[in-house]
Amino acid sequence: MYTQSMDLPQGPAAEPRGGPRDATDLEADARFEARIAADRKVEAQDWMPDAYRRTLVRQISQHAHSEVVGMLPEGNWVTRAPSLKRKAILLAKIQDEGGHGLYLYSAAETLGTSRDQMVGALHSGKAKYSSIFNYPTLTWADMGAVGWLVDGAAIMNQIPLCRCSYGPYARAMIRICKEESFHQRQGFDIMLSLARGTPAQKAMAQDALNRWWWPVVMMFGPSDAESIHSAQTMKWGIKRISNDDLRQKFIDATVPQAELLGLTIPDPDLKWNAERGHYEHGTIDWTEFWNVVNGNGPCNRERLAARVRAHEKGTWVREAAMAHAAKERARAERVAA
Ligand code: FAQ
Repeated sequence: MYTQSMDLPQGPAAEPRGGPRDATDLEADARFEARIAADRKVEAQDWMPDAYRRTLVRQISQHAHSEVVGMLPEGNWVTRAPSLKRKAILLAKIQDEGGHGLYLYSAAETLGTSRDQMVGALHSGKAKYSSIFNYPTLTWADMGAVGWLVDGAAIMNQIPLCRCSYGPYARAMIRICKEESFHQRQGFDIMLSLARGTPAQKAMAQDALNRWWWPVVMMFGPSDAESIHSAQTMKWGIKRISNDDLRQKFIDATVPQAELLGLTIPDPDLKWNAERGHYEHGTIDWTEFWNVVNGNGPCNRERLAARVRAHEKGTWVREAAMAHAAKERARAERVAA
């Protein structure tokens, strides 16, 4: 249901077809490569290699799942926000994340996969979503840290995606980035209030930074040497900046913000390298990262179970929407007859 997928990719069959490739296939390949080389957008109706399509479906659907699962750690604090204003802001932010998931599922559907297939892959544990959402949100300061750091990292990763070679993904990212920017600011604002508050409030902010810093640094993905997809996705103009370069940009931008807050980044090896013009950071615990990615983080099971439960509870809404749509269609047909 709700699919926006195109029925068929246009043009000749995509490789690999099992048989020898003919001149028409090679021409289509060459046209695709020329489009990428000229930095022109690939649109849903354009022919594209199967591998390009599969890569986009993988990345965009994982991204969509991350937005939707990402609503859970913050949803945990809606009833406990410290004021009406903070509650309204948090609610608006969480709704935005749900909207981002919808734009992204729609962008992925233009590649010929249905929302049901993607959601099914998430619920069966086959599809990935960002490691960061498998950590618990223990105090109100975590709402500040998530906005400031997680949304901050998300913007760093997503701004280059506004220039992604696939048009529907790139266009979805433009609006998403504008909203993420508000999210990052509201998180920083929470941290600023706490850091300027009582000693106990400042300690709460520091504790949140201590717990979120390393998971956020890892969120950019494995180091470039270990990143299996980067070389090809960068060649295709899907990814524009590598995992390590984005991580570096994030750290460089965030250290002065922590200084302004009067908080300490929990990395004793963090130091400015004047020659490189960048901060150097300590060793990342990749064992922890892969544990979380592979389903064994602190909250993986809880998050997936909450998503499946929410989907089941929403069955009646989807059925009602379908029944309403059928009624409207029948009415329109009666009027037209
Ligand atoms: N978590 O070869 P690479 C947000 C997997 S949205 C889990 O480097 P790639 C908004 C990767 O999938 C946050 N898995 O892969 C918000 C691959 O496995 P596969 C999400 C990860 O694709 C804020 C394998 O490792 N953003 O925060 C992670 O070139 C607050 C090898 O890795 C996006 O999804 C990870 N962190 O680069 C919402 C942005 N990193 O697929 C609510 C779009 C890597 O072969 C509240 N995505 N893996 O099974 C991307 O830019 C890329 O897909 C990367 C990974 C950078 C995530």
